[in-house]
Amino acid sequence: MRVTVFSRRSFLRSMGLATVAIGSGFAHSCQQNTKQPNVLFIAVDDLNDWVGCMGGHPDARTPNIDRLAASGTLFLNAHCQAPICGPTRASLMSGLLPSTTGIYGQIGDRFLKTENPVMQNATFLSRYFAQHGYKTMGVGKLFHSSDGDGAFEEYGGIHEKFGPKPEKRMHYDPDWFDKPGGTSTDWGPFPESDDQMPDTKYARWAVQKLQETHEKPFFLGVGFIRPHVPWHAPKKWFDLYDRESIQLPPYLENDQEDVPEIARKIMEVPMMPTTRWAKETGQWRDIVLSYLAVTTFMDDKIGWVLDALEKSPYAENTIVVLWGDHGYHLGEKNRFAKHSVWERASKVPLIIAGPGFAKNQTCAKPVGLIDIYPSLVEMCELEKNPGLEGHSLVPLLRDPEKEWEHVAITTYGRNNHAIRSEHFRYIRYEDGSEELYDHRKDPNEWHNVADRDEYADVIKRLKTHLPKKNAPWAKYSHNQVNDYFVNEQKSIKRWK
Ligand SMILES: [Ca+2]
Ligand SMILES: [Ca+2]
Repeated sequence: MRVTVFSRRSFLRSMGLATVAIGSGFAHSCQQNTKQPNVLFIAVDDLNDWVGCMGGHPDARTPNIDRLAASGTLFLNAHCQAPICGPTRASLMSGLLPSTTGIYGQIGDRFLKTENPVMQNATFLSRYFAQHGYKTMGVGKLFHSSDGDGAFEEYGGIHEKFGPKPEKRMHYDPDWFDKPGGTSTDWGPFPESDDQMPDTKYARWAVQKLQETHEKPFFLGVGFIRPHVPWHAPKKWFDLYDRESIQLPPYLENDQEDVPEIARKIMEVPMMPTTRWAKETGQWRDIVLSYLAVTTFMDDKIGWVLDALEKSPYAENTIVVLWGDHGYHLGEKNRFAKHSVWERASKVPLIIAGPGFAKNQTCAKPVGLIDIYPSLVEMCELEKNPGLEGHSLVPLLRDPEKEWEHVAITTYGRNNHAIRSEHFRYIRYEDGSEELYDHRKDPNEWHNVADRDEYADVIKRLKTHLPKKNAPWAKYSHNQVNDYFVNEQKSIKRWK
């Protein structure tokens, strides 16, 4: 693959703008005509690696995400810092690890900083850009509830949360199982038209913003809700797939026999379907079809936004970053859920493309969503925010093979961490029990090798990356789905 690399300055020089770009006042000069890059920040809810360019599922059709990947760097070993919506977004937008903020469970936007001195000292990513001369605009699901309680200057709203609901559940109702907790989980073709889907509205809003004239450089956030449950989208997206030939994910019946007891307790999601149920009822194939179909629907709407950017005056001077907020199990390890520190729930798509950076390249180094904040700050040449815990990915955008000493850390609940290096996943739970997976031989994480002597040195090395601080649960952060955590949080009631 031929890769062309420009430095941003050489790109600016080629545009005859070097004298504008270089100089201490550049970051604050703020006029769109200075060519300070805009940022298009695309969030996708519950999207795992089932996108064409990542190869996570052989049948996945995501032509628009694929073309974005071809225009920049696709990270193939990127991970969320928490495997559910609220805390992963709180981490990305604050630039802080869950173990630093205590935000391990869901949290309403308006409580993100309440009685949390660590968060009170943090500046959300979009606000940081506003403080440095950017116009910030957002739509859809950017934080857990909406826009981070006003973290974007202009906000286009969030519509109907998960979209319209059919009168009756189509395929799945947690009440059948008398299980605790609620879930919107269901699947099948619904509603009639794309116009009824929230993501269509978000895409339209973003397209309109890209058609407007902006005097200042902008930071535009677009938060798509699919493929979050319910896996509903109009039928035409289901018709793109051949149900009978769709490949089911790898599944090992007794996979959980070699994991510690605490793993089964922490990662239990009682109201979600199990793979055993899905196999017995013949629903597994339809769940996989539905996840793929709604992902293709969402990808189409990303295409609208990318098309609008390409046709706009901002096409040559906009950084695009796309990220999924955490992964998802679709039958692997007998579960359909996020809520785990295994690879399926932590691995996410992450693409960064921008003027002056190489196109069509991939990077296999372990990185985290927490690295987006410092990366964008560096790419836009803003002054460094010293409070951030992530690492700028700019060195990897310049050279994806570069020596990279960092790991990706995923945390679920207090003091339960996964450390992802280039080849290994090391998990350590609050009670000291461990898992280790060797991804060179075991990409499905079927064989826990933590107790094997030959891996003792690997564990010793990975252990040094465990967070030194494990903050107590933040008062308003709550995990409502799991008895194990509910016991830990008896005093916590309110999270919305
Ligand atoms: Ca999510
Ligand atoms: Ca296993």
